[in-house]
Parts: sequence; C-alpha cells; structure tokens
Amino acid sequence: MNKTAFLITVYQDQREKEHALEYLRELNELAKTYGFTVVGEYVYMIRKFDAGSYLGEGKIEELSQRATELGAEIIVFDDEITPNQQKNLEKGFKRPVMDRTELILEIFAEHAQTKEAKLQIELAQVRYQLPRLKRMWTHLSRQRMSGGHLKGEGEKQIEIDRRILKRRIQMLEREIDEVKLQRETKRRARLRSKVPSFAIIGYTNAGKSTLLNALTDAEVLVEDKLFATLDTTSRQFLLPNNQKIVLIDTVGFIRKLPHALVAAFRSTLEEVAHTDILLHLIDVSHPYAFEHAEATYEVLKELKIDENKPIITVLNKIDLCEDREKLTKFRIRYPKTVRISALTKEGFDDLYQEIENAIKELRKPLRLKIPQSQYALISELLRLGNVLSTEYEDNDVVMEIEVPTELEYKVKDYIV
Ligand SMILES: Nc1nc2c(ncn2[C@@H]2O[C@H](COP(=O)(O)OP(=O)(O)OP(=O)(O)O)[C@@H](O)[C@H]2O)c(=O)[nH]1
Ligand SMILES: [Mg+2]
Repeated sequence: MNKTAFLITVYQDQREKEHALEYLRELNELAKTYGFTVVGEYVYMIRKFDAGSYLGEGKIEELSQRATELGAEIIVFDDEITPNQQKNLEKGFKRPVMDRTELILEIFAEHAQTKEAKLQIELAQVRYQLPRLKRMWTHLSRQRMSGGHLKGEGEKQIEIDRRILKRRIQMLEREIDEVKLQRETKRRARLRSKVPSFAIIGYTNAGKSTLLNALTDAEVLVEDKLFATLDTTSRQFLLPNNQKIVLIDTVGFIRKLPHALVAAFRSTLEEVAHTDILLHLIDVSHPYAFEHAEATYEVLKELKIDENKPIITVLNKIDLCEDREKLTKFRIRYPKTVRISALTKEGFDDLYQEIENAIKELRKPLRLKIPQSQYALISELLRLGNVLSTEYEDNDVVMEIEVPTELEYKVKDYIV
C-alpha cells in the first residue's frame, strides 16, 4: 500500500522508554514491509489513557496538526486500540487510524500464497472487523449523508453487514477444517515413515528460510522483511550419518502476535506442535535478540506446545555478531545452543552433531512385556517403534524396542 504514515508509540513508565523506542523501530519495519512511507514518528509518555479516545482530545488535536504538516495520510499506533477508541481517533485525526494488529493482518494478507494461508488470514481479518463495523459505518455515513440519505439506513446496513460477516466466518472455518484434514493425512504419513521431524521456529527475520535453503533445495523466499514466510514448507535432509530428517520452515513469531492471527493460524502452527524437535533460531546480531527469544517462548506457550519438547537453540548470524559475552549469555540461558551462520554455513557441523544427538534421545530403548491380546498397541509399536528383538512367553510378547517418546505413556504399564 503506497501511502504516507505517521507512527505513534506511547508508554506509561519512564523505565519503559527504551523499549518503546525499540517497539517504534519494529513498527517502522512493519510499516515499510507493508509499503508505507514513514514520514514521521512520535514517542511520548502518557500518564493515563483516555478510555474513549485513548490519547485525550488535546493530544489528538496537537498530533493531528503534526500529521498535516508531515503530509501523513494514515496514523499507525503500536498499541492495540479498542474498536471504540479507533472510531474516535479517526474522527479526531480525520484520517484512517490503524493499530499494530491491523498492520500485521494486512501484511499477512499480502504475503499469503497458498489457499490455506489465504483462508486463515481472511478469517483473522473478518474476526477483527466484526466489532469494528461501526467504524466502517462512519466512513460510509459521511458519503451517504452528503448523498442525502437518512441515518437509519446506515444502522440497518451495519446489521446486514454483521450478518454477512458472521456467515463468512462460518464458511471460512469449514473450509479451513477441510484443508486441515488433508494436512493431517500428510502428517500421519510422515509419522509412519519414522523420519524425525524438525520445525525451524523463531522471531520473524531470524533467518529460518535461509537455513532451510542452505540445507536443502527448498528455494523458499528469503527477504530482509518481516513475515516473508507464511506457509509451511517441509523438505527432507540427509545428515552426515545418513539419517534422514524432515525440516519444516514456518511463519515467524513476533512480540504480541495478534490473538486473531494465532487463532486463525492454529492449524498451520500445529505443525510445530507435531514435530519431534524444535530448532529455535535466534538472530544474535539483533540488539533485542533476548527479547525476541522470549517472545518466541511466549508464542509457544500460547500455542500450548509441550514444554518438554526438545529444543535446540540455534544462534544465527554469528558472522554479524562480534560480542562473545552476549553469545555466552545465550549459551547459559537457553538449552543446547549451537552457533551458526545460515549465510556463510559456518558452524553447520556442530548443528548436525546436535541434531544427531537430539534424535538419539528421541527414542527410548525399553523392554516390554505385553499381553498378545493388546493387538492394537502391539501393531502400533511395530509400526512406529524400532524393534530390536521379539520373543513369545505364554500369552505375552516380550520386546526390546526403541519407543518413540510420544508413545511412552501407552506402554508404561508393560515395562519390565
Ligand atoms: N549476515 C547474515 N544474514 C543472514 C543470516 N541468515 C539470514 N540472514 C538474512 O536475514 C534476512 C532474513 O532471512 P529469512 O531467511 O528471510 O528470515 P526468516 O526467519 O525466514 O524470516 P520470516 O520468514 O520473515 O519470518 C535475509 O536478508 C537473510 O539474507 C546469517 O547467518 N547472516
Ligand atoms: Mg522465512
């Protein structure tokens, strides 16, 4: 979208100032990614938010003038703004007002490639719009009033629009469920193939796609932009020890990832939940690398991803990071760290080693004694486990088997 934008960030406590500046920098990147030309930025401390208009009338007046001087067509706030505040802000600024959530939604909408991503993003957008219909009515009403229509018509229109949106939501949910089924079939096939799977996760722009490309022939789009990737791409890779693995590149995380998005992208993100091991990529050259890593953990929590899932922490872009002390801090704070550069391929041998180790830990060798009547369990174990030996004793099967961790709970009563 080729428009000029004025960015505004506020904070409530002096100690938050530095973070507010970083948020503004990130908002700037988001705005540029979307194609806005940023003509001005503004950070300031606010004592108390105005429930109705967020900033209060005086401030809106002042900033509105500033926006005019700067030639800004759109106002973008870093914070999430309620539908009512948004309406009042638009009235005060006499310009469209967006918040960070809406901006991220717009970027996602532009970058979506596959049918599934497009459906999911539309669902997120429609859900975002639903409580904001009044706002659209304000835009509409201005045109309509000048056309000499009556006010009541707009109210009726909102009712109709709301019904249309609700129906659209139901339709989208149904379509997404269908795509999800296909995805699950694929996932089951993968599970049967016993190939360990790795999800490359991390903050947006950490270098996830670069890593997938460096290891495989995926040729995923790599860009110095936020949210270059929205669709999951999986590729097989052969480790130096000839072990086959599947690597999955997926959508990047961000601080305060909008809830509407997390909800809508749940089925894509569930891919992450179903992989064996996570490769958490961190751009260590970024001044806020720690905050980014923490934000990633926040999103994992929101996705309810098992805390015990093995994670390899991959410190990326070491070619840009001279700060040894910082790297040491990461090594202390996060599990199993390796340092690499996805660009120069430095450190890849260590990465392979760490991946091989993690796979060894995945399957637990157990000795099990299972009644033969447990057909279903036995056949599942034969299918998914790595059987080392089988013997028959009376009515029991005695197996030495490497059991995938996700099946452990099913066999715990039969361990001998
Ligand atoms: N110097 C350097 N740059 C890198 C490295 N890895 C990735 N990059 C650059 O970082 C930028 C982002 O890389 P991507 O691979 O698109 O990052 P991503 O994590 O997939 O980002 P999203 O898909 O947007 O979430 C690109 O400009 C890459 O060239 C690295 O190890 N060193
Ligand atoms: Mg990417």
